[in-house]
Amino acid sequence: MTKTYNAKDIQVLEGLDAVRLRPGMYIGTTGPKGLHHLIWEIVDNAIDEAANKFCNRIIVTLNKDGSVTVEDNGRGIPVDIHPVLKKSAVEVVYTELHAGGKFNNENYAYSGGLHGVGASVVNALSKWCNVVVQRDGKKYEIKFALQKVGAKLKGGQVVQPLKEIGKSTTTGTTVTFLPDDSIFETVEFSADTVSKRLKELAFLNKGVEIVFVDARQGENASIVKSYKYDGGIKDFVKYINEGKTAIYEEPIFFEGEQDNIKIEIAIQHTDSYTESVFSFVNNIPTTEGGTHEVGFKSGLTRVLNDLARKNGDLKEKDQNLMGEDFREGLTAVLSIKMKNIQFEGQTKTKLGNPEAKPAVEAVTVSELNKYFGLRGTGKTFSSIIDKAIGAAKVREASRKAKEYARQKNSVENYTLVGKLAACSGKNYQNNELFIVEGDSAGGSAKQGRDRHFQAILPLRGKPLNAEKKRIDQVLANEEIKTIISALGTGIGDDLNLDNLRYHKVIILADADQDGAHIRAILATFFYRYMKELINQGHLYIGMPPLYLLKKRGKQEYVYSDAELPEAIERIGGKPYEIQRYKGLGEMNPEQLWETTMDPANRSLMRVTLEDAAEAEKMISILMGDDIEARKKYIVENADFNKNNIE
Ligand code: TSJ
Repeated sequence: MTKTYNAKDIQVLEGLDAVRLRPGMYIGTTGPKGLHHLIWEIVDNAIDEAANKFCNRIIVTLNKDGSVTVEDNGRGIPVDIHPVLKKSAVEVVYTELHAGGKFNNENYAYSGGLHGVGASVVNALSKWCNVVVQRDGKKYEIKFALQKVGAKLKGGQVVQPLKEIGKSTTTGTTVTFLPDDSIFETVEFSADTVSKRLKELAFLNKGVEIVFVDARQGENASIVKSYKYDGGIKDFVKYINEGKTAIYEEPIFFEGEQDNIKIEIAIQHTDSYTESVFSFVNNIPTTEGGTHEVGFKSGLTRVLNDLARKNGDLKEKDQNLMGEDFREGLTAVLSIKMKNIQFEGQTKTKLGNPEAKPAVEAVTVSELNKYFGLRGTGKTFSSIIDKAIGAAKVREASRKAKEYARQKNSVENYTLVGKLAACSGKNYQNNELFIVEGDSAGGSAKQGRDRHFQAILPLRGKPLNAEKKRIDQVLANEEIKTIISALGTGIGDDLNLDNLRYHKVIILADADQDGAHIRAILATFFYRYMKELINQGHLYIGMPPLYLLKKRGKQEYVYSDAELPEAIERIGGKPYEIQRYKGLGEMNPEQLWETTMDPANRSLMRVTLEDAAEAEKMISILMGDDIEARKKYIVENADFNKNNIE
């Protein structure tokens, strides 16, 4: 079949003047974002060549004079003469603005990616732009610049027509351009922005080496970074999960194609509670998500529920798990490639194409079925299901707890259930609630307290000491329910600290491992359901003494091993009597008041959340199974927070 060219095959080609007149129409803004957009436009074209497997290295250099060089080792932009425009292809790419898209793909010989979309825009907005092409054993060069044409200053004018400047033994394209400082608010590139995006592109295009060179301090002081990931988005997921604890070794990777949409997905669950899904369309981040993400999520939920049922992890009577359950702790990278993308949303970063949803959903279902099918739903699968079942329990428990708290708040509940020994004072700012480990210590605390402002809630050792430390069991606990109703604030979204009846909530537990466990459980409860209570500084850890030193009628309480030698000195050195308290229960009411409860003598440690990430870490360690890590963390943080002792 012979192809014919005629006028209707060439779409309207607008002049570059339009670009300089309204740069915002082409690059969004003339601020820093628009400036960086110039680099992305050029790099995209090199990435295309790499995607077609004709190139495996791209070098981006920020030069000392403010210009940028982008170089690839691809085939080199064609230099032959375009049959209709009578110009070299490379000149067309740089001087013709392709209104609404690209060349007619069917008729143009180079349909494999020579759209050069954006190259002419970059040229129009540059002071000058040089292109070197190496192919067919030769090195060619063409130069463009801002130039006066008649009375008018025009961008992207050919100032040196394409010419051979030497021989070459390799192939590739090298473009250098200097952004026009009369167009942009700033022409200073950010090394951080550029290197981050190049790294992302390297993850998204497996095996392609992308080198970033910041030569702005001079050749000898250049910063060079090289990114190359043979695992592609699977490496991306590993990278995101560094510093988290994955619940299975290798990320799961799958890919497929449906309805001309190419789909690649990598996932890995960690023991965290947050969900991080990063999606891309044609290498562009879709931070607001869109139809492809929706398809992925529904596919994931469907296939995992089905497999769980087949596998017996879900019984007939069990309800399906929810999508959010399967996404607890999930890190996922989703990358699709498709034509005619439509963006929606506040920041135009949400994919709108409806056809992406069924395509991604179908590929997710069939590929994950294959993946787990082949492995006979092994360890990885059970880790995922266990995690999701845990998440579902928490979801259900927190729903119930919220309901309970709501009910409790609507009913008159100041006459409290259970074992709470309330205080008589009604000045909430002064009031203190001691949550005390063990019935016997609770008894001592009740007798020793100042009942005007101190309330005591003893925790029975057993239910919390059991190795059932998931939050759902905690919320089912009677004492926890009592805490919720005693504080009067509600929990979760309903939390209102205006109703707080005790402005100091003090956890009082033994200085041993069980005590640490109880502190951890309670801290976790407050963190998950009453975070503001911690943020506002209402949560404290009481510090009972570890030792009582006695010598000749003098006595001194010692609160940590570190303080012991000093205390011995103070009391007069050897010989001395020492009593080690194994628990709060060993102290009589007077001793407990004196050492731990009397505001004049006691030390309290305020619980703080230095930052959200640290808090997450604390919670995962405290809730985790690594007892040593937990102990270490508590000890370290007790020291760390010394400045919070009042
Ligand atoms: F477009 C551009 F100027 F922005 C640009 C294009 C910038 C950079 C840095 C690289 C490229 C580019 C284009 N690199 N590689 C290519 N390849 C082609 O244009 C090409 C080469 C050969 C053939 C062929 O069929 O022989 C087809 C194409 C599309």
